[in-house]
Amino acid sequence: MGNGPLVLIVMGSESDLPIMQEAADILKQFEVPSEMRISSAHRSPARTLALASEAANRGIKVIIAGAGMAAHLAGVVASKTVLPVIGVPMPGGALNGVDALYATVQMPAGIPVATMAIGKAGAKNAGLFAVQVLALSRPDLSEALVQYRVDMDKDLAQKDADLQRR
Ligand code: RP5
Repeated sequence: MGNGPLVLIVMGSESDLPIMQEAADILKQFEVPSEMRISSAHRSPARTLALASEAANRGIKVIIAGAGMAAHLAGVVASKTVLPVIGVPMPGGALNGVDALYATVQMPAGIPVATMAIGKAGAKNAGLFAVQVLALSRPDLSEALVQYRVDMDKDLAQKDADLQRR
């Protein structure tokens, strides 16, 4: 399998980085190697198409694409690969992410994009969803995902217990 990236995280602008970092952090937590790239469907279309079409041959298994405004990035990437593509709509702009949500989720039949929530929650879930896809053939990741939920439950129970003491 090698040590190359299994997940490609691509974003339309450097301004998307603070949000897309959430996806990278989750992948790091699960020890899944990933690569972050900045490439825009509109501003650097040739580079974006090359990134998408070369991904599978480079050993990438899942692509996460985050973009804002008229967010065509995830769809354009999905058009050039049969790898699963997870889209993350970025907030900001006059419509604060609703534009990006619609642009990312409303794919024509034939080229799917698995669209997450707008912003940080979506980026975090994109990372988790990528781990879930990889876990289909990696029992170690499956176990780690179950443990993640156990820990989440414990954390909430602790917060509830603290609240009851106050
Ligand atoms: C999109 O336009 C990017 O994904 C970003 O969310 C948005 C604004 O980009 P910048 O003007 O901040 O570079 O293409």
